[in-house]
Amino acid sequence: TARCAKALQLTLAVIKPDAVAHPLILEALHQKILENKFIIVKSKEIVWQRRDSERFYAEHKGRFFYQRLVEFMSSGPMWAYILAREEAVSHWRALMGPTKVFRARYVAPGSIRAGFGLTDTRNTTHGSDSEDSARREIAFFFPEFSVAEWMESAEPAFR
Ligand code: RTP
Ligand code: MG
Repeated sequence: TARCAKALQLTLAVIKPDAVAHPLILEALHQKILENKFIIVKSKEIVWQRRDSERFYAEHKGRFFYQRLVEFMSSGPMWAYILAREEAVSHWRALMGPTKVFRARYVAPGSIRAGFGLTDTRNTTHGSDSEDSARREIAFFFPEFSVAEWMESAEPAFR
């Protein structure tokens, strides 16, 4: 059977509290997702408790920005998305641009973080950094969702 040139992939994208706080930015990011041919498989608004934030960012425990990161990510509503398209992980990361806003403005002026990021922590969006992280993070945000089942049912549509 003929398939996508590149593999169909899922990624987990999050619009962080700084962006959700501004309705026009939230809307612009939502448009950006659709313009870039992502399929929104699932989405929901979510508010983290501090412990959710600590659990999600456990790998950064001890880093100088950990406290401010954990506090920020539990400071207000976020939007979480499961996004599908070819090479979803790298495409969404490319759209976001580098983590640090100053760097983003310098090397990726058209990126989301360059356009909307406030600081290196309040940087508008999150995106899984590999297919493995995507699987883990999708399970974190959408525990009832089965990647394997979705892939099986969705793939014919991409052939
Ligand atoms: P992410 O994990 O969110 O996709 O971002 P990333 O790989 O680009 O960045 P990472 O180094 O994993 O950092 C995770 C999140 O921590 C916040 N951060 N703040 N210097 C700072 O204040 C600082 N550095 C990182 C950001 O919110 C970043 O997305
Ligand atoms: Mg990271």
